[in-house]
Amino acid sequence: MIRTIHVGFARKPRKPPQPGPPVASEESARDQASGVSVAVLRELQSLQGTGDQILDALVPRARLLQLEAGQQLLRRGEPNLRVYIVISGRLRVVLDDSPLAYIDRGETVGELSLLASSAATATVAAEEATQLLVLDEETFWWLAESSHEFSVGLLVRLAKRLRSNNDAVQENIALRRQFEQAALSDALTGFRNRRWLDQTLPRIVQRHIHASEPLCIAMMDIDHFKQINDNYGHAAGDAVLLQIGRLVRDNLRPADSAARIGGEEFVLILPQTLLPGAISAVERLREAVASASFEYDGGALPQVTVSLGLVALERSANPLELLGRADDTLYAAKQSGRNRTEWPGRGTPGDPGR
Ligand code: GH3
Ligand code: MG
Ligand code: MG
Repeated sequence: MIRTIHVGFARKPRKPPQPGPPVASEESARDQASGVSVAVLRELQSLQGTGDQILDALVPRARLLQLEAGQQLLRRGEPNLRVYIVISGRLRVVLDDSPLAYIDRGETVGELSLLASSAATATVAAEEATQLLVLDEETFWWLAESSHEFSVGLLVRLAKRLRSNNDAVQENIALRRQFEQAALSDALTGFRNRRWLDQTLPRIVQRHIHASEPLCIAMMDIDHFKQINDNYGHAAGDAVLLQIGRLVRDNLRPADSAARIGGEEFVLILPQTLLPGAISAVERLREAVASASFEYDGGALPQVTVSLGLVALERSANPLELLGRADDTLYAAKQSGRNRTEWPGRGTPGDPGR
């Protein structure tokens, strides 16, 4: 059925055959008029089905090129006006120094840049001693017009290449998403990181100001965390960070978010929340930490506490100013004895104005 397809290549107006740019390393390669036999050509996949008469006519039109291992055939970015069919050996397609694909016996290379009148998109070199049949532009078009099978085969190969390129693009998109995700999260706790906060907080603030909705931000810092590292080792400190991460997740609402912005410092974002609601949410978290038992490697660790500075969004606020106020408030919580939540207007411990 495939044979009924009419392949009409839109040919460019025929210019007198141009010599074309020198093939990389062609100078040093053995380049001779093709004395290759029709029997050999008949076996090549890209010429299969092409009649002997056409192959007979092809022999004197084509040339042979012998490459030593490592010799370059095409160089990325350089023009190419020839199509090569691998008679024996193997070519390696290289992009940015890493092998992209191999071109084996019977397969062709160079057709994409020739058809698109564009530079070679990758560098191609001989993986091992390789013998090639060289079709100049004129011969290539003659063969495409003379052999329906060659043309159909060419279309099929181009379609497959397009398909595999599309697959590679999809893979790249998925990989890029993964990298973006990794760049925005903290490897230890899986929380969002400082970069995420810098990117996202301005949008959150803007949205709340625009909608006149309340928003609270808390800065949380583990108390005397250095002592845990100093007394039990860094790995024990990491275990505490992980457990506190779990407590944060368990005690915040799904709409809330948290970022680990420094060693033992977290920012909690409580959207659509007024200060009283935020106070009870972060106090619940603070108490959960204070009453949790921590352990590392089967051994119990001493009690761990956190201090928090909580602020509410004001109309004129910008994200930096909001974080700065939260940081100042956290400092006040540390100054007032730690294991404590401080917020503007709370007053000092024992102050009945709380
Ligand atoms: P304060 O109550 O005033 O906050 O005292 P602190 O000891 O918690 O604060 P300080 O800033 O003196 O020490 C923070 C420590 O956190 C020092 C640093 O080694 C440790 N740290 C930072 N990142 C990590 C981490 O990823 N893992 C571990 N285990 N420790 C970390
Ligand atoms: Mg600390
Ligand atoms: Mg700190």
